[in-house]
Order: sequence, then structure tokens, then C-alpha cells
Amino acid sequence: MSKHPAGGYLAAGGYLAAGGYLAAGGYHPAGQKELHSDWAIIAQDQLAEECRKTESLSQLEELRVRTLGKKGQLTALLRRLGDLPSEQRRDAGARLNHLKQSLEAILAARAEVLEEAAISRRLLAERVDVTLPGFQVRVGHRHPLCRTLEGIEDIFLSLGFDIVEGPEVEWDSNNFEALNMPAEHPARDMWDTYYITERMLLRTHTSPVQIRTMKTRKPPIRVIAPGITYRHEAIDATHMDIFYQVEGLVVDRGISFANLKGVLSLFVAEAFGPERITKFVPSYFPFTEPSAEMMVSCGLCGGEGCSGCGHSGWLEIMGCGQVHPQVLRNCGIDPEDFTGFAFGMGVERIAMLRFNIPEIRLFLENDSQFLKQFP
Ligand code: FA5
Repeated sequence: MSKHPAGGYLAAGGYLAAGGYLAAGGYHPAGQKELHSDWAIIAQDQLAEECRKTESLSQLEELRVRTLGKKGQLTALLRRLGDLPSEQRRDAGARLNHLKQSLEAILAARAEVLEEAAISRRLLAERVDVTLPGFQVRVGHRHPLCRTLEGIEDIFLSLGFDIVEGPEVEWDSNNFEALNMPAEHPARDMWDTYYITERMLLRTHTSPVQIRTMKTRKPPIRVIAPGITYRHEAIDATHMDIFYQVEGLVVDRGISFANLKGVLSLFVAEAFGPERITKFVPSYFPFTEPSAEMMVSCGLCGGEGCSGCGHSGWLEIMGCGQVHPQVLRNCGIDPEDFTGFAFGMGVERIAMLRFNIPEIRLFLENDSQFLKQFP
């Protein structure tokens, strides 16, 4: 009896009194039978109250462990059921089990509430505010040289020209000989290059594509040939040893220098704007006769003269001329029947004029500060 001082099944109150919130026992001291029958309800109410106070799932878990865990208060009571006299054990056991189920239900209900609250908090925190300004995505863009090249191609395509291409590694015969520059010709000095073998080289200009075209097509011919060219050249602000050219070739009956002037003046007006004026200065190329250099008025000073144009007011943009009769003959075209004109321009130089860039090396440096100025 000393174990269960309250006596009878109400001795459960004695156990309850032993611990924590289940001090429900405290509410039913031995002898107060009417209270004793309510101890489970009181324990339940207390847990419900403590549950309500929990603010997180981890706090709730702590409470569960304290109550229903292996070392929990209710578990301890259940273990001590065996100490009760057998006639009270069944009833007390039923009550404790019922209490256990009620407590589990209370904990589960609270867990649901806390889980929902946690989800709501997360949703709130992760909410996308569509009214916030977006991050600017940096989009790449075409290199100014590509843009210039495409611009040149578009103009000539609109004038009815086709685009043709030739190899960068070329035969000496196409790069020089067929262009009226046999071995030892002094004009070869103007186009010193890198030789692969004695007869094979990196082309110094796109003019060999003229030869390839005239050998494979019959007039009328109206083509441009863009591509990379190479020269053994001292590099400076306007000279590279690798650069782009666009070659042009027209061959047909009755083609004259007037046609050349007309086409190239149209090109300059389209490429640089109608306010730029042009002039043709006599020049020399072994593969054209007559030959000229086309000049455009300087865009920086409007033709007044500045450091950008060497104080001349003019900038040279291409070499040109009427196709030399010997070149036509070298390609199997009768110069008595057909005539033509040709031109060759440097794409970097055109881009420099178009964007007022004073230094040709900038195109190859890949400096993003430079490149992003030409979106
Ligand atoms: C020629 O290359 C001739 N084949 C052009 C030609 C074609 C004339 C058809 C007549 C008929 P030239 O060496 O001048 O010509 O070069 C033509 C253009 O290429 C020059 O006007 C210039 O714009 C560009 N150029 C020449 N050398 C360089 C270089 N080192 N770096 C950058 N651009 C260059």
C-alpha cells in the first residue's frame, strides 16, 4: 500500500502526481474521488495547452518525446500499470491508453497546424514579386567587323552581285601570275607574303578569286568575294598582317570605267551616307588598266583636314580599275568581246571609317570595353 498511497485505481493519481504536466495527479490528491476520475481530461487539457504554445515542429517534437517518448511521462505511467492490483489494472490501463490516443491526436493536430504554417511562411518568403524590376541580361552581339562585312555584302547583293569564295591558301599562279605578275615582276614587292611551298602561299589579296571565277564562269559575271588575306607587313595603326578584303568583279559586254564609278559611288553613298563625296585618283595595279584608288571625304573633319585623314580631307578606301585585257585572256575570255571592272577594299579600313576607329589592332584584341561600344 505504501506504493499506492491513494489506494484503489485512483492510485493512478499517485503516479500522475509524480511527474510534470501529468501533475494532473496534483489535482486529485488521495481521497478526492470526484476529481480523480477527471485526471485524464486534465492531463489532456494541459497537453493541449502546451501544444498551443509550441511555435515550431521541433518544439512540438520535444513535447512529444517528453510525454509519449520512451522515457516520457505517460510511458512511465504505462510501465507502472503492472504495479497496480490486478482488479484496478484493467480500468487504469484502459484510461491510460485512451489518454495516450487523445494525446497523440492532439499532437498530430498541432503538427498539422505547424506544418501548414511552415508551408505558408515558406510560400510567403519565396513569393515572386512580378512588379520588381528585372535583372538586365547582357546579350552578345556581332563583332563590328562582321557587321561591316555583312553590310558590304548586303549592298552588293541588292545591286545584283553574287557572293563567291576562294581558298586562303592559294597557288602563286592565281595570286600573281594570272594577275599579270609573272615571277620576278617588281609589283610582287607590294604584296610580300608567307610562302607554304615555292608555288603555294597565303593569298595576299582576294584578287585570285577573280581568276578562279573567270576560269569557271562565263560572262556576264557580277560577283563579290569576301575573305581573309595575309601579308608580310609591318603592323601599325592602319596595317595588319592578316585582314579582310572584299573583291568585286564585273565582266560583260560594254562595261566601262563609267560603270565602275557608278557602282562604287552607289556603294559609298549606301555605306557612309550621301553627304560623303568621292574621287578616283590614278594608281597602278598590274591586273587593271586604267587603275585608280577610290577616296572618300573624311567623316571626322568633313573634308577640312584633320589628324584622322593626315590633314588631306580624304581617305583611301579601295583599289579599282578596268580588268586588264591580259588577265581576261589568261582566263580564256576574249578582251575584244568582253570588258570588265574590278575593285578590292579592306574591310577593317571600311569599319574604321564607318565607326571612326583610329586603330586597326583594336579589332583583334577582343577587349570587351571596345567591342561593347558597337552593339
Ligand atoms: C589590292 O590588294 C588589290 N588586290 C585591290 C584591287 C582589286 C585593285 C581589284 C584593283 C582591282 P591594296 O594592296 O591596295 O590592293 O589593298 C586593297 C585594300 O586593302 C586597301 O585599300 C586597304 O583598304 C586594304 N589593305 C591593304 N593592306 C592592308 C593592311 N596591311 N592592313 C589592313 N588593310 C589593308
